Amino acid sequence: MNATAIEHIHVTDAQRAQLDDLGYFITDKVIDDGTLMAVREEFIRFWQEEITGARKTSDARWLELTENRPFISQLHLRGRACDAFCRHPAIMDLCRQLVGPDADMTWNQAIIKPPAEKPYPFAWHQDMWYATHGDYARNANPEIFLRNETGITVWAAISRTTVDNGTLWVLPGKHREGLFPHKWDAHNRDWEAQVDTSYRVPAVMEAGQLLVFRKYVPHSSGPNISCETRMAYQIGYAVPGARHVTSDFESPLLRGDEAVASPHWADAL
Ligand SMILES: O=C(O)CCC(=O)C(=O)O
Repeated sequence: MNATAIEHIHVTDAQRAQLDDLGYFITDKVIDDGTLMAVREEFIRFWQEEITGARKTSDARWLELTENRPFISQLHLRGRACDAFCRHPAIMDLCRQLVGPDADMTWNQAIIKPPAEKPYPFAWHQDMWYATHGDYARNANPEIFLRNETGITVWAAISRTTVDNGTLWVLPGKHREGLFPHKWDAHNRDWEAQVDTSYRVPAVMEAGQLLVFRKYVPHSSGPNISCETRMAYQIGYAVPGARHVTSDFESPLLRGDEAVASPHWADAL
């Protein structure tokens, strides 16, 4: 395995064309192993905290999902390594080249899949469905919020990701077809897009590679039938002003091409 990483990204013409045509591309390994290890350690700590919290509820299914398919969000507020990761120089390069000289982080979450006897997939969906069907959409500025071109999602492989360990799959080209209807699945507690999934591509990556995709790309993840735990960090970036009223979810990242110091951890930059 490659212990070092490139650290800076130049988005090639081919990657840009793929982002336009298919809605996604995958970078080389750009995150070094030390950074990945620090993020993994924080993920494990926060996951344990989430399990402890879920045990205090009487919601057995919630505990099961927290143990086997946790989504743990806004980690930039909980951990120094996670906050630094969201502002990693390689990701800021991506933002400069694909979002613009001014960019905000709009969301971040860890998604962990340990090996499990039962399958814990995550249904096909567009993030824009979640973003427009919950509190997050309140105060949205449609001019920015609803457009593919105003943002990117980075799905970072914090562990290696394979078909067997439940990596993310994408539907190439479907980002250009608008929002698909979604059905709520009460058992799995996720929305399922009503979309033709016959042409799908898995994001098979070594730890430290990044999947970059547009906000309307339908994606899903399968069960983990391997012996290893799959960890991913999903982070949204957009031009500032996607919502009229900002919250702690949004954090300034770039202004006039320059990195903005983290407002959350004073010495993190
Ligand atoms: O990483 C996963 O398993 C699914 C994550 C995902 O699709 C999402 O958070 O939108």
